[in-house]
Amino acid sequence: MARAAGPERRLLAVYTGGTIGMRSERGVLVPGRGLAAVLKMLPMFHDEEHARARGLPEDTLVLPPASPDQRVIYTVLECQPLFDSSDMTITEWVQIAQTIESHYARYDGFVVIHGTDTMAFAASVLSFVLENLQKTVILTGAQVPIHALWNDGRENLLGALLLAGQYVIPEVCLFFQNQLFRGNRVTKVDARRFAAFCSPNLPPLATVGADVTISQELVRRVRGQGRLVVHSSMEQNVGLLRLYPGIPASLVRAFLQPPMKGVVMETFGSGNGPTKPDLLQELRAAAERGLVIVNCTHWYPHPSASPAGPSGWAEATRAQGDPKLEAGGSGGTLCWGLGVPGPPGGSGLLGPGSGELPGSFCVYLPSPPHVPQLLARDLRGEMTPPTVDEPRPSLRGGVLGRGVAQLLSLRQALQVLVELGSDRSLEDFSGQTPLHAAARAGQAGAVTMLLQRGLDVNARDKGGLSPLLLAVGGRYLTAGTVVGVQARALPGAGPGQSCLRGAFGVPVVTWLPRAEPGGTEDTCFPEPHPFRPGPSVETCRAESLLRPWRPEQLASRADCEGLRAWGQAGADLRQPGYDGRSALHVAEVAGNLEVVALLQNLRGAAGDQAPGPEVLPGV
Ligand code: ASN
Repeated sequence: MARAAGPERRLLAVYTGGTIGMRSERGVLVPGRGLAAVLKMLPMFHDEEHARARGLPEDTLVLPPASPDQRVIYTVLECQPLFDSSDMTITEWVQIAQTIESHYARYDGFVVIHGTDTMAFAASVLSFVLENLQKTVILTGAQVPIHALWNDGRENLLGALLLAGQYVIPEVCLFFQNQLFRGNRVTKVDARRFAAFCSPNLPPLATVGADVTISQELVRRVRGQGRLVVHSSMEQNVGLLRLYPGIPASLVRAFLQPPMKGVVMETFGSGNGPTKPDLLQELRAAAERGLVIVNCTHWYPHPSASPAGPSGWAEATRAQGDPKLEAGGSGGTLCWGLGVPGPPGGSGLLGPGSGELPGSFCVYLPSPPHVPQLLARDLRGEMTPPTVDEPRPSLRGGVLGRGVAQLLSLRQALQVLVELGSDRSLEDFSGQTPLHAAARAGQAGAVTMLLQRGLDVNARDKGGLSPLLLAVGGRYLTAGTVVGVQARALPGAGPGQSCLRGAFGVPVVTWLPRAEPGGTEDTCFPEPHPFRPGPSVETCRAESLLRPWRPEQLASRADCEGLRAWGQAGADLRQPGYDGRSALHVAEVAGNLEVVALLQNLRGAAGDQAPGPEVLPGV
């Protein structure tokens, strides 16, 4: 973040509607046209003399000087039609993003004038739709029309224009009542007071009083020099289900029916819910159909609330026999990436803008494998970083950075850090080595370098993930191949003891049903055995998290890319999964000829007869 330099700063103000420009028609407020004309008559919004002296075109306004050496010049682009924000949808928000994209080169910053009722949703969605943002985008509006004698519109709009004009804050923000919030952390809390918004779990990025105070440590840094990407493909079949005491299972069933693809389920306390078997059965059935369910507390978030661990409900539902429940994380993020074909990035994300709520979340699996991965990553600052007692590896400093520096020459270390350092999300997983980071970013060059320096190819992070799994999970064919080759080359890689086998990072036996010979106490089954202790929470977590990457699971979802990544990494896809069925078997039963052909090809390429030491991970 920096104070913007230059004598003139140009802004585009996109006016979409909302109360700020509304007029009364027969006693009812309706969106009003001609906001620019109104602003032109208000000296605080337009310095006519300067505009004339500069020869600015008719549609261009200029603010009076805020500092002696800088002017903020802006153009108002009025949408047709104008909206009360209750009528806004993802389609309109994507159009706003595309407008920003098409004017991106010509303006230094953007202000979106929007109705307040859904402004938090808009800000959150825009924060995900706009990737590689390097300029300031601020949404604002008002509780009272700007034409009224006593209103908040003037202050809000002027503040937004000044901040967007004078500072580079490369984020989607929301400015209201002297506070600049991160767009995906904010929620509307009042319909009458001018302080209509709050950001429960993140302090404002900036506060405007007699001075402007920017919280520099909170503002996100520009990530690399990548060009702006607008993700326009968004999954619309996503819903919000608020549980309440006594909610009937039939109602939940109706809500979860296709075409629903993802549901944010607001639950009690730190993520609890009713343990009625019929209700749990509906959730389980929906999860089996591939619906992604994110558990998020509807407890009003308080800044000092301590993050919860696995919730009691998560435990309870697991104890009742739900093998799919995965509880974890210290924040229930409300974003999900169903529009995204695969990690990283992809074509769309949706965050409904209630801000991050404390409490555990759980993802019912199976879901598209990248979705839990995306939910666990901090993509746009929507998550609170772990607290001090949970140290994060950092590529720029700290243990991971030092590790990289010790292993490599200065030039190589710099190269790795340059390749990896721009991805803030790399800092979010604990227990990861530089090799994890490189594999996760798909940086084959860095992977090679780190392997040559002897980094453990089978190292696991705290969640049990290995570098190979991260490379393959991200569909990084080259990085996956490099790690896979190294894993197979290690001494001890044999049919019964493959290094690839370890890629899943959980004991082999966790894939065997308890009844099957070979099953042990580590076997991950949810039913509490009356005489034996159940599997540890960690084991269950690991199994649930990793299962979507298994080849037979990929085959059942016809995920050819994932299978290709495993194949290229050298895995033997003939190996059966936990239920004894191989990927090929699954594809044949499903009648998916494309997957069958792919698996046969991969098999052919690998040499069918070769007694490959590289059996599948965890099988
Ligand atoms: N109904 C208005 C809207 O959201 C409320 C407002 O802007 N204050 O468009």
